[in-house]
Amino acid sequence: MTLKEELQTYLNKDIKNSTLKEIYDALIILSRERMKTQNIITGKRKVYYISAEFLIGKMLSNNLINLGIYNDVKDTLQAEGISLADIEELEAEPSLGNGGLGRLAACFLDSLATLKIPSAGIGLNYHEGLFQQFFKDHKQDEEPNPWISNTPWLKETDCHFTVPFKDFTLISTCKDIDILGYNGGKIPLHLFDLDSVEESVIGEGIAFDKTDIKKNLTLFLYPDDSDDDGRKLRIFQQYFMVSNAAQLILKECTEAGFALNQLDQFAAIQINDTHPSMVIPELIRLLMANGIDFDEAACIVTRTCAYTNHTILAEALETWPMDYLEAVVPLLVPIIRKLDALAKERYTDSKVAIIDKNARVHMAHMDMHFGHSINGVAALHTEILKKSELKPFYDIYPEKFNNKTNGITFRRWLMGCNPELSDWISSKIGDDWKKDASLLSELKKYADDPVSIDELQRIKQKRKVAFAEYLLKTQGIKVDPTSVFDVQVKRLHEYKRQQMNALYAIYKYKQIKAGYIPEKPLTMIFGAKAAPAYTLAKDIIHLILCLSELVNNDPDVNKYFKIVMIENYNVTKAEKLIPAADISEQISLASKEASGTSNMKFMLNGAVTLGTLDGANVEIADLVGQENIYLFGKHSDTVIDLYAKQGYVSKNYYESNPVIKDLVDFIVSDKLLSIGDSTNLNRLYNELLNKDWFMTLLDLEDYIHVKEHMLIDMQEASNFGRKMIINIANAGFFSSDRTIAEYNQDIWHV
Ligand code: 26V
Repeated sequence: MTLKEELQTYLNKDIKNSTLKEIYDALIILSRERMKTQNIITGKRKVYYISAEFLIGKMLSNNLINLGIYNDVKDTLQAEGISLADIEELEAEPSLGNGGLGRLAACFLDSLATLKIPSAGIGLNYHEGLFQQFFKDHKQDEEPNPWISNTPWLKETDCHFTVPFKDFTLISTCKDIDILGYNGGKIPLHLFDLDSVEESVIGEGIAFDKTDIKKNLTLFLYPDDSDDDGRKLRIFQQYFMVSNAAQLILKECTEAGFALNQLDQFAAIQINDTHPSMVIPELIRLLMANGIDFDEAACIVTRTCAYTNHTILAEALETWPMDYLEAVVPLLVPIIRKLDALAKERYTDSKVAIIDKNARVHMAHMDMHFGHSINGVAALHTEILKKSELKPFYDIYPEKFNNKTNGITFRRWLMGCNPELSDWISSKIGDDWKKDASLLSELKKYADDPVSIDELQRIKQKRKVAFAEYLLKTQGIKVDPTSVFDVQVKRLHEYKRQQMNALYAIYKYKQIKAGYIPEKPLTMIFGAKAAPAYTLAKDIIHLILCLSELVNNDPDVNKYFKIVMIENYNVTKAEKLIPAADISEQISLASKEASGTSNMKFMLNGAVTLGTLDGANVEIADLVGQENIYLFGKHSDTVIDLYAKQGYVSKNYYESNPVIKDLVDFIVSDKLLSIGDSTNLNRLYNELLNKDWFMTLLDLEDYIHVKEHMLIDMQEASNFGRKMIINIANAGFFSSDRTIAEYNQDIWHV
């Protein structure tokens, strides 16, 4: 049976007489039937990747790619005048993550399955995922994001566990999503849930009663933790996740024929940031309930668990007050106290204590004492952990520290989102790069070939036209596809410095007003969600939206310059935008971005980085060489030193540099105040002037200078095309297949 015949069997009619929805449904059946025949990857030893976030995104295309039928399906539909892209629109996106950390976990599952490593992901089945973002009055509005009723991939299972909280126990249910490997095999993503959860408790926007645990436990990803009930709800969620994980792992350990004291021979558990850290005391508790004494249980668990750190920001390193734990998970409290006592017996330095003098439990400290591996997510990040942030731990456990530079799956971030580029690469160097990404380096020989450069730029141009059409359709904004697409998309955070990019926008606006017309028009594209309780992040969104209103409606300016803020930036939108980007903005304050992963996605799709020497940008710069990246800003050593000596005073930059003063003052100019809200704009202005914790003004002048230089270089298309090829040719290192192979070789040994 041909694929067309198979589809028509499920449709019960001809493709050309079917609606898009009918074809979508038939494609889902077709993929699910084929997925059923894929074997679950098994073996003697198994990896469990526990994570509060799995930002998996839509799955239809990805599954078709990994089943090896994507091109066949696309061509079959195309022959009937139907575009697979239109069908994809019908699928809801599971947004079970905030940003990089969750998307990394999703890429890792793809690579675990592709490398045929026996493994499973374990997380929570949030009914609402991350909120949907809308813009109203130039501000962010939040709405729930229901996805479950609209996804065909979630499967019921008969797996249930009893989870003991202080005043009640809850019975979990487990929903599975199959994750396919490229060219066969599958692994499960187990998402634990509660049948009693009720969406009807959601009130205005994303507000809900945070105390009604039975109804709200798995309702939202990251409930607002600005109050006590919100913080306790997070502990409820975390414990629910890890208790289910621990019970499942021990059950599978026994079923595989191991005794529980052989747990480390059967399982390798990766703790993705500190959200799953309570799996350590929970496993110890369960091993003790099975007759193993505390000391031995602690040793077994230490040999089984490994911890990944994803940030050096102190405010993001979780510490829970002991009385919260007592109120939510009293069964863990004696275990945590014993672990703390053990650690204090071994090491007297108060900096490595698990429970501090304020009775707060440092989750990462527990991971580092009672896990066998501690890894950072990019070379620079790991060095900073060793030298400063986690130095006291590096001093006592140097052998536990290792680096695992992040990666991305090329199935989604090249083959799926940019099939034309993918085919172009194969036309030059053959298909083997799909299995061995390092082979992309063979593209280097085309870097000076004018025909290849021209072909590549035509592909980029097509993606830009397609994105411009999408933007017009979805947000009613018209942009010039021949302009430079300058893109900064990531969660909104001061350390990522969207505010510095906004100050550049003010600079450009003023330049054009003063008659300095750019040779090539410029479109600045932002996309970012702000945490609902993060006031300053919302003020920055407000500034960008006000600037967009001002610039896009100014007839002197809008022919040459536009500013766009993508509404509800998510995985689906990233897949459309990244292939269309010319400039990849990676402008965090050096030392603060642990790795970044969009930097890798942009590079792979032929955008050139404008960035600081931070996170994985450092490794990108090493790979492509100085002439194929635009670097600016102070180095991480200087920044760390400035923090140590409290040597940065933003007002000094403002007062001593008239250009900077002029740009910052514009935030509260009559022009912007006539568009925006004076409370938000003044708060941001005052913040930049009097605090500026992430040192925007430190790097602003250099940023403007280097960005202007980059824009001038871009006028010479062939020279810039060379840089694009060099970037793609060096992106192979950032395949998550490489990252996962390293985790396996150094940490898991499966
Ligand atoms: C969390 C929070 C929560 C509370 C308030 C402030 C704050 C700031 C940052 C975070 C980040 C949590 C961890 C995280 O998402 N890290 C990201 O992990 C990515 C994958 O390793 C990495 O590429 C990003 O650089 C890193 O920020």
